[in-house]
Amino acid sequence: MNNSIGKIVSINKDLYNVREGESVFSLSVRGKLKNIKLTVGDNVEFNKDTLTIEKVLERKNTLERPLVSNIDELFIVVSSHLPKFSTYLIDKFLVLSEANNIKPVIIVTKLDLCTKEELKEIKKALKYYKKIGYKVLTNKNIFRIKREMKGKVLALAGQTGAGKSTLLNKIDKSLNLETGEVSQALGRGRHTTRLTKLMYTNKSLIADTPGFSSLELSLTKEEIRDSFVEFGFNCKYNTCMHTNKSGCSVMERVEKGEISKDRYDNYIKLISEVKNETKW
Ligand SMILES: Nc1nc2c(ncn2[C@@H]2O[C@H](COP(=O)(O)OP(=O)(O)OP(=O)(O)O)[C@@H](O)[C@H]2O)c(=O)[nH]1
Ligand SMILES: [Mg+2]
Ligand SMILES: [Zn+2]
Repeated sequence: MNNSIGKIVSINKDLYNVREGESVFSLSVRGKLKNIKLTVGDNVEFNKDTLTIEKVLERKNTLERPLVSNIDELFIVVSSHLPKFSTYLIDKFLVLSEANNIKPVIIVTKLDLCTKEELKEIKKALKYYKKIGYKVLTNKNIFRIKREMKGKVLALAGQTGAGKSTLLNKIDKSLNLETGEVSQALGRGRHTTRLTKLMYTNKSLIADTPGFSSLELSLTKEEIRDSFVEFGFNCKYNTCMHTNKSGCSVMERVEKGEISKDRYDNYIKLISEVKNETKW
């Protein structure tokens, strides 16, 4: 046997590009593995003679959208101007990260396009995210982003047109990724990036991913609740969904201004969107 271990960095139909050290091998999948849906980020055992993947190693996490596994950090790229700044979107991605045990980092783009009033609002929102323990960076400070990236496997996520590919081009010009104009009419980009792949840059592997127009969380209401880190578990009953005032410490703290009302409202919106019957 001449088996090696590598990581799937991109998938092109039936061909899997697997990185081992500085080399990338183009591999196919053998019989019994064909039933498993391999994803970008999967660590695999492969045979260099037959150029086939023999085994998939256990995953530490998998995100569905972007479909990518074994991520150390999720960079949530959020536009401050066009597309419009949205704490609802940030909270949705934070929930996604928390529920999948991935450290999120919020990266804000397009601050150069904001009016003073917009900036004031956005800064206030970002201050709260920092207060509850999240790292917040802007695409102006590439040095700090690079420092955060080093040695990790990362994915970028965010709305189409938020500036994910632009950010990666700033980090490494040689990546030369295609970027798109944001349509004025829709305030959205045009899904310029279509495939998910892990690129090696700045001693890290990073996936630029296609943006989206809508994102569905396949989580239960309880999982969503437990992903709001500042809520804690100290309500009257630990089954409290924080929607009924009597004895709910979360609702009390919202009233006192300790928990952001905006984020609480996003929580209510997110749990109200959960379909009562799960599909599987
Ligand atoms: N003024 C300004 N424009 C920016 C900034 N970041 C990105 N843009 C512009 O926003 C547009 C969309 O950027 P992209 O990088 O293609 O966005 P994306 O998130 O990769 O979009 P998808 O690939 O569709 O998901 C481009 O025209 C960029 O030049 C920024 O910080 N300031
Ligand atoms: Mg893109
Ligand atoms: Zn409660």
